[in-house]
Order: sequence, then structure tokens, then C-alpha cells
Amino acid sequence: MTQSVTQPATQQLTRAQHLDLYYYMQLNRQLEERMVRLFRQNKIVGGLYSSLGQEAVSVGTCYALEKRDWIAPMIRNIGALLVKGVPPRDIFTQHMAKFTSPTLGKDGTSHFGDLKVRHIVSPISMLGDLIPVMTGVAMAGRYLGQHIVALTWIGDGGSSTGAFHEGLGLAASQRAPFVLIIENNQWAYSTPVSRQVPIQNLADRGAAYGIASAIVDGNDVVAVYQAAKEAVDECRAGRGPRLVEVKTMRMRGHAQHDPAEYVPKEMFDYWKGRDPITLYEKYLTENKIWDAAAKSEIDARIERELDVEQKFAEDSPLPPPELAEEGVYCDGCHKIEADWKRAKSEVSPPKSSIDPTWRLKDLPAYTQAAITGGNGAKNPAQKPVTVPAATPPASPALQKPAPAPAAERAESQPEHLAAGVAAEDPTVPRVPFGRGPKDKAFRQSSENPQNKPAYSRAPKEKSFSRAPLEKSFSKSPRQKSFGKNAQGKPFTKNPQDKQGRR
Ligand SMILES: Cc1ncc(C[n+]2csc(CCOP(=O)(O)OP(=O)(O)O)c2C)c(N)n1
Ligand SMILES: [Mg+2]
Repeated sequence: MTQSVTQPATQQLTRAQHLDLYYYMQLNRQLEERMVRLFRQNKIVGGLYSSLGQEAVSVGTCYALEKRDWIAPMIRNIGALLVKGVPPRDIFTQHMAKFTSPTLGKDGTSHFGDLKVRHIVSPISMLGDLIPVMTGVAMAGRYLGQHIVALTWIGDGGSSTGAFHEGLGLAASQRAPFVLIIENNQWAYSTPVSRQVPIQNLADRGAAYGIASAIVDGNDVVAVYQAAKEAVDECRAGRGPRLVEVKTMRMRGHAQHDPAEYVPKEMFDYWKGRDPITLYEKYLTENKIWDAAAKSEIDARIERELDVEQKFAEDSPLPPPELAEEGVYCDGCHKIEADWKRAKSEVSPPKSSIDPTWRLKDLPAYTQAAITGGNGAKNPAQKPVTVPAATPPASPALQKPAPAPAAERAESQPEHLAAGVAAEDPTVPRVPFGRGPKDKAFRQSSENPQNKPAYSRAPKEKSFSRAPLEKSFSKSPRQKSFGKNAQGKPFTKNPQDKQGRR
């Protein structure tokens, strides 16, 4: 299922787009070089992480997205923020903890987002957790009819977290329009990939979830763009999710404090010869996409822009001290309105265009296991069987026995067709989904002639939710004491409790 992306451009880029890719990669590099200088001048608050040598990954993948799409960048994806339209001043001020930064100086690095305009989910430090979060964003977008794709990145190290696997499992089972880029830069702190996982290609992890994946040279921006674009297009067409492993190299230590002496020199030398910007400059020249004048013009523009942005950041004040106690709890500042692209009635029962009922034909195999609710794991060698007419119902939801004629017809057919024939019969058992027994439509249906909820509440005296007063553990009857405190006084209710705990 994993494919290597080496084929020629399927997604042709225009000259302007080619130059855009150069502009963003170089902007990414120059911005970070300036931040290294600021770090050495003690003007950066907190750590500084470098994406030197990885610019093609952030830029090439994010460039494949549309404005409406969503990203959640990691610390080495500053290039993606730039492609999404975040001004360099936001990145400078954020790292310098200035009052003018997106978090008003309260948080550092790239820990900021823009939910309203640029569709950026703020990253968090817990590696892997953005995968289920962005899967949720992708699912929400589909529900709202927005035709969006959600994309995030994960490092080689982060691909071993539980959240990575839980998230991919969720994305796969929901067929979420979600693209995950595994940024394999060979190192997780001081651990090389080979010491961390016993497989050659991290893209192979997609196969465990039935997710198609690709491997691409992460230092070739055009190849990265093509692989990402293909993944994004597939997702948008409803065939997602997709996984892309980009092979690249972290050309610095984990952060500024780390000289990376554990990395063999030969490894740095090899990857230095494959610098993504140098490679791309060569590509642009050989393919006559630009000339020296075009390059100088872009380089000068970057210099000019960064001068202005850096000055703005350096001249900005630090936050006032009293800000520390503001915005600790959300006071409505994050209210996000759902942006519906289709009528709410279309996705709301009973008019929903999607039938909230599973039929057995929707289940992977029309097998006994499917009917009884099992997943067939107990006997994987078992061949699919058609439903015998006398199958006892496994639950109240499966009251209708499968009709004998369907089973008989099925016997004379090849297995895969037999399942289809039986399943298409409108009288086959259906598994209610999303409709509980309290559902009005269910209660009034012929399946429930007495109009009773199938599961009623237990009579009060049998309830476990509220114990009779004398047996309650949550409130002690006043006359009973729970013992004595250190001063020899019986424990009493804390007077503060009367106003509510604080
Ligand atoms: C769940 C979790 N475990 C551990 C860490 C600490 N940590 C931060 S970065 C890092 C290394 C990550 O390596 P990798 O995923 O390869 O990303 P890279 O730094 O190479 O971009 C670790 C272990 C964390 N942030 N979250
Ligand atoms: Mg890594």
C-alpha cells in the first residue's frame, strides 16, 4: 500500500507557484537564522527549535492545501505558518514573549493558532495528540459540509506515541479527510530511528489501519508538494485519510541547547550536500524557471520584509504584569460559530440525507459474526455464511429473522454476490444506529406496539444513583461523626461548603 513518490509531476506548478515555494522556504530559513541571533542576544524567551534542512517539508505540504483547509503545526513547521499567511512578526514576537504577539506574551514558540481566519489549531507539547484533534476537525468539516482537509505533522519519535495510533485508528474508521505527514528527520532528541522502531519505513504504519501511504524525499520540495497534493485531493474526494512519510534530516540539535554531538559527522555531511534550498535553486535554474535577477529580487524582498518585522518585534513591549491574571479561564473569548455550508435540516434527523440505520450489507461481511455483533475475530478462518432463517435474534434490535428465500437464493451464488443479494433484501435485519429506545420514532413504530421504552429506569428503591439518606456516603447525617481530627474535635462540615467549594 505504501508507494514511493518519484514519478514526474502529476500536479504541474506554474512559474509563480515555483517561485512561491522558493520564497517561503527562504523566508523560513532567514527568519529562523535571525531568531538564532536573537537567541544568542538573550532576546528569545524559552527554547528555540530549528527546522534547518526541513524547510521543504513544511512549505511543500502546506502549499498543497487550500485557504479553507486546516493545519496544526509542530515546532519545526514555521514554514507552514508562513504559507498559511501568518506574518513573520507574529513568529518573532511570539518567541520574544512580546505583548504584541498572538498570545500577548503569555506563551512562547509556535504555541499559537488562528481558528477564525487562517484555520490553524494551536500546537501543544504532547506529541501525537494533534492527530485525534485534527481527525476531529476533519470530521467536523465534513459534517458541516465544508469540504475541508485537515493536516498535521508528527516526528519519527512522536509516531511511537499511543495518541498517534489511536488517532490513526479513529481517522481510518471514520474515513476522515485527514492527512498526516510523518516528518522523519532521523532523530528524536538523541535517539536515532533505528533504535526506536524495528521497521525501515514509518509509512508502513499506515497499513495497520488500512490507510494508504506514500514515502517521499523530504528535501525535494516539488516531490513533497506533489505527494501532499495527491493526498489532499484524495481526502477531499472522500477517499481519505492519507499518510505521507517524508525522509529528511534535522540539521541542528533538538533545540539551541543541544550541540547534537551524538550525530555522526558523516551523516551531517551527507545531508548538507542535499540541502533542500540549494537543491531547489539548482532545479529552478536547470529548468529555466528563474534567472539570477529573479533570485536576487526575491532574496532582497525577504530581507526587506524581515527587517521591518524584526524591528517591530524588538520595539514591542513585554506584557504588563497584571496580564498574568487575565485570560486564565476562557470567558467566551474562544467562541467559534459553526460555519454551515449545508442546511442544518439536511444533517438533522429525521431529514438527514444519511440513513441513521446500518443494514447488514453495510457491514464488512454478511456473516454469523456480524449478525451476533461479534467481529469474527474468534474464528478468522471461518468463511462468510449466509443467514439461516432460524437464526435466533441476538438482541431486541434484531427482531426480524432473515428471510429464508434470500438465504436459499444466496446458496446458488458466489459468496461475495450471495452476501449482496441477501443484504439488499429490504426485510433483512437492521441494526439501529444513533436511535435509542427513547427515540420517538422508535417508540411509535410497529416494532414497539405498546409504545414503551425498551429499557426503563429501575424502580426508585432499586436505584444505585441515590442511596437512601441513612445509607448515603456523600452526606453524613449531622448526628453521625466521621471521627475526630488532630485537635480531638469531631469532623464537621467545612463552613465554606455552604457557599460552595472553592
Ligand atoms: C507524549 C510526549 N512524550 C515526550 C515528549 C518530550 N519530547 C519533546 S520533543 C521529543 C522528541 C521528538 O522527536 P520527534 O518526534 O522525532 O520530533 P523532532 O524533534 O525530531 O522534530 C520528545 C521526546 C513530549 N513532548 N510528548
Ligand atoms: Mg525526529
